[in-house]
Amino acid sequence: MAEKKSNYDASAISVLEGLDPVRKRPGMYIGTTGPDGLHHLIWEVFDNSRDEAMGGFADRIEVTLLPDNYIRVADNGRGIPVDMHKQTKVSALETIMTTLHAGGKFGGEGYKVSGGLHGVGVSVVNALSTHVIAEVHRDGGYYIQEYNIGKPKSKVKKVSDSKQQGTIITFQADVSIFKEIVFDWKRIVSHLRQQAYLVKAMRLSVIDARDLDEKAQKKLDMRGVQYLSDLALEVPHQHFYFEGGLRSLVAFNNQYQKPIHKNIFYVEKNNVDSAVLSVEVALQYVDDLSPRISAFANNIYNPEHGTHITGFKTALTRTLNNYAKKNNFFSVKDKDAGFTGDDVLEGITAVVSIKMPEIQFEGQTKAKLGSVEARSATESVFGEAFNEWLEEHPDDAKQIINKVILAVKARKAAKAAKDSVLRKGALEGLSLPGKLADCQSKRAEDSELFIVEGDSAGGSAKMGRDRKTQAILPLRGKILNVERARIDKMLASEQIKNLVIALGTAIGDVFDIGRLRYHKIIIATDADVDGAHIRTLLLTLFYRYFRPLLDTGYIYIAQPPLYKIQKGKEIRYAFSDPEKFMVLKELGVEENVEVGEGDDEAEEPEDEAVATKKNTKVRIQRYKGLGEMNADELWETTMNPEHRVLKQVTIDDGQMADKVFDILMGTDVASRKSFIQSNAKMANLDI
Ligand code: 0RA
Repeated sequence: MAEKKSNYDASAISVLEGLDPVRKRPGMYIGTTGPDGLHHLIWEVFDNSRDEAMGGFADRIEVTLLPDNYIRVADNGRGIPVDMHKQTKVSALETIMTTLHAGGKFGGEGYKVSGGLHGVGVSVVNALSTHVIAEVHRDGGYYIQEYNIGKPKSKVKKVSDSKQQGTIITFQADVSIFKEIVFDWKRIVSHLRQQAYLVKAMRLSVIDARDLDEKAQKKLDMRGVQYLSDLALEVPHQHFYFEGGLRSLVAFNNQYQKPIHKNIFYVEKNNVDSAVLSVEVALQYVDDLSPRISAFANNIYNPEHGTHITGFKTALTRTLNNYAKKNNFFSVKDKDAGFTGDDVLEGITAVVSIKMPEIQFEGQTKAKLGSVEARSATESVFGEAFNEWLEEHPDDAKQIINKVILAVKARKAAKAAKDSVLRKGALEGLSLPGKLADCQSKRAEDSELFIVEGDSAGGSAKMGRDRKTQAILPLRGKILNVERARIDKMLASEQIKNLVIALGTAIGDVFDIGRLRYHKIIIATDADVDGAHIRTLLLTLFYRYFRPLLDTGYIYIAQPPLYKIQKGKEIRYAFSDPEKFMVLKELGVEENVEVGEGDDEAEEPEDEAVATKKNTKVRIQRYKGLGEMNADELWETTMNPEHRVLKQVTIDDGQMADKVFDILMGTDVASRKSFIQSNAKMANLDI
């Protein structure tokens, strides 16, 4: 590639300092030395190649997981310069690899936009790796330099002539720095997929070659700059190529949704003003309620949005209002006519990506963009283009406006419902629901609310609980099955209303976490498809309307055991099949010794009886639901803080969770069903 003219020379690199500080305080540079930091090494190396692609100098990148925890990132860009550096008298490659903050990104000509989360560059990866190999094809030569713990093993060597161009960085993270070196294939693929959308028509391959056999390994060693994906090795791999860039990302995010209009809006504008290099927006509305807006600044994902999204929303509201007014969608009699910011967001899928040479985030995590210039730039670029697009696409425009008008109606209905149903009731502590067996403690820190599926389990839980600190709210399954419910409908359900009143926080704009009555909210549903469905709906409710409860980690899922195993007076519980086998072994049961469908257990066909080596009978009871346990069993296995297993529900990846909820709550019934079935056993949100 690299057809564009490059005007680089080694002097464009500014030099700051050596790498010692990185090894002393790795957290300062990569955040953590846990899994996040470990994967950050890949992103850091990848970002450099991606920037080459973004600059139009490379169109191909390959990320390969190799045996012995090596990671290899190859691109066909210009190649890291290998010529002499004026200040350091060493090659530019060595400077970039061994000097902190060195690289074109900092005050040089090389790059205009910096990408990496901490913007620290490949030298940090070098400092934290036992071994790095940098290979460069450039200026007709193939060059190589290797490093141990950030120190060059020798000078940059020219190995041979080469007609190719590009950079290959291969590194092995240092076990003495990282707590554990386990690369997560799924995580890597999903991060890189997201990145692939940000660079139009870049070919990106991700290859898991960790389990290559020796022969394939040889082939690999011989390959030079050749792409592993061209070798046709049989290893897990993913290739990404998105012709439409952000447009493709909107289509991907909508894959389980029903778009309400045909065309995806798209705009890209470069050199917007002196502070903003480019603004890119794509959007499409779907038949759903919640907005899903993805924000990026310099290719960094901003889950908490920021100034670019503020500008986007302002323009969206204004443009749709103007269009609706101009085209007589509002009735003249209605003085309150007009869309609010929330109305126009219902069901929107949008991606906003902005690039700026100087960028500011709020806080340390870069989750939220702070640069003020991003706001007006996004507002004007998007507003103007969207207005034009509406004029040119009257069919799409009509569908969108009609959808927003529906949202206005729902807003007015929901407000009326909320006012009457909840505000007073919840906030003024009107009577707690009759179904709720509250605990004695009034201290939220000590109090737990068990949301229990079914009246019979609810009854046992009420009897078995520690009434000082444990409250029980039984929910009847079927009534919760309000699929695709709007908030007003969902809240109109007696069940949900009871739950919200029990929580004490109220909901919507009057939500107040300070009034939460329990700091542990424990969902206890059966380990079957119905249970999974109810759990999902509850989690959806919490995710959409009680997000702070998830953020603060107040939501848990109870893990009732699957088996009760009894040998004489000894009772043991097992939470999984492997655990069942372990317990049986401990009790002295040999494998496959079955006593048969025994005499006294005829009425419980799911149960089995086996024998120990000494021929003592061991009974195994499989619980099909919480309702099958008596009060003591329920207490002992699921509620007693000393023995129970709880899974804390977190949302560390809001975007992913939102997608899952889309499948579950979306219009696509088939994918929802299959999703629920295949995930019925996964009682957490780590999906
Ligand atoms: C500094 C300057 C130039 C390119 C690069 C670095 C560069 C770095 C990486 C890291 C991975 N792939 C890369 N490709 C290029 C500019 C070179 C020029 O102007 O020719």
